[in-house]
Amino acid sequence: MEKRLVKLSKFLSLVLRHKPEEIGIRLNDGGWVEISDLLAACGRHGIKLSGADLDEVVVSNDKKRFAISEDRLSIRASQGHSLEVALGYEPAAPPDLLYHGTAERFLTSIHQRGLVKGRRQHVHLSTTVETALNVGGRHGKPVALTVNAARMHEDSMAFYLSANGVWLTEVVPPSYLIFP
Ligand code: HQG
Repeated sequence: MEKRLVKLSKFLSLVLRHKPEEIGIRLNDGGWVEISDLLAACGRHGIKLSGADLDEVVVSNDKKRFAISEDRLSIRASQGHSLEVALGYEPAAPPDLLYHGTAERFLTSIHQRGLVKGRRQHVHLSTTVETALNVGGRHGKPVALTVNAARMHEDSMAFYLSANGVWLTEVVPPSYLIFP
């Protein structure tokens, strides 16, 4: 992604996942905000963002982080929120194995407590080791943990697939984790 778009993507992640109040907007229950309201709020806060910029960020985004509503009037982040939003994803059967990228320094705690969602709404899981290692690398020396998703599903733990292909679940107890 082009540098300017990366910057815009980070800014949109901030306001659409964590702090809409930074620019004085409110998300609805599903996490959506009207694009016209978002653009106007950006304008009021001296942030240059046009409708065309927004389209470009949505389309070119490496992880397809943002979704436009069917009527094309609203936008939201597809996952990653710390704000309480009802994303409305239906529970789905996960692949047998999923992966979670973390940093080595968290392993002792993860051994004890499993994967917890912390300040986010869900624990985030990837379908590939490669993606997991990229995610883990943001926090330190990356480690990919394997999650026995099939067994969790058998044991009635719910999984959701976000619009951009991230698997979400509430918690992964240590007994479902395979450590490298
Ligand atoms: C760790 C990105 C200690 C967890 C990615 C992670 C993802 C524990 C950190 C999305 C723990 C939380 C989310 C425990 C978990 N003890 N540490 N018991 N359980 N942790 O940023 O998963 O690029 O909230 O391993 O692609 O890193 O922003 O979560 O290291 O989908 O679109 O606590 O963010 O998406 O960190 O990343 P985060 P995450 P975007």
